[in-house]
Amino acid sequence: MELYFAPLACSLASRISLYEAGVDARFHRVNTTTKQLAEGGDYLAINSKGQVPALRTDSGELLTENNAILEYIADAAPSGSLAPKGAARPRLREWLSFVSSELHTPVFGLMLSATAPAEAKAHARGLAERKLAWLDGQFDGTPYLTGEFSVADAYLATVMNWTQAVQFDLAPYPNVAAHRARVFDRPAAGRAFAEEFALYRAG
Ligand SMILES: N[C@@H](CCC(=O)N[C@@H](CS)C(=O)NCC(=O)O)C(=O)O
Repeated sequence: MELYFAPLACSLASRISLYEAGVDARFHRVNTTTKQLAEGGDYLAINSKGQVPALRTDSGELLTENNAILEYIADAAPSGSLAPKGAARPRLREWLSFVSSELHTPVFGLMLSATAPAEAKAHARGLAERKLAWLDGQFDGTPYLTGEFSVADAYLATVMNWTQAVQFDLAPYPNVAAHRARVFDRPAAGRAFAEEFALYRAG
């Protein structure tokens, strides 16, 4: 597999999941502003959406969209332990959808935007407060979203990592903050974060 990523962007969830899965992959850094690959070349020629993540599967197909990629990686994990199976699988999709459509793009993605107007960012901040208040009440003693660690936890922790960049205090949401810490305390997730943080800092 080959993952197209930008350091600390949402594609970090895929790197975490690949490391958790123990699946070998090659990584291609993308500048999401210029749409150029760090190794040279036009990313738009690979993924016309111009966004990360994108995953080249072993059969040569290009997959885009976090939810599809994360579920694909989960199913490729030899242990099969990164996603619930059978009748429990819709619960994973429910969480992936929540992170994607209620937290990632319309809320924290907007707060991180370099071009969004201040009013839009303020609106997104209000939404974040409401969504995280709800989310905080969902843990109910469970360490991970579907009970056991899954790719949805990798995605949520990746998005919650951005709270630091937008000065959004997680203290009023202690279960969400504890979840983020729990995920990054896992060796594979911690390694993924450390590697991308180093790339991010190096610029
Ligand atoms: N719907 C997409 C959204 C992906 C997305 O927002 N990626 C961001 C990084 S976190 C990106 O590539 N931004 C650059 C751009 O939109 O041009 C998905 O879930 O994969």
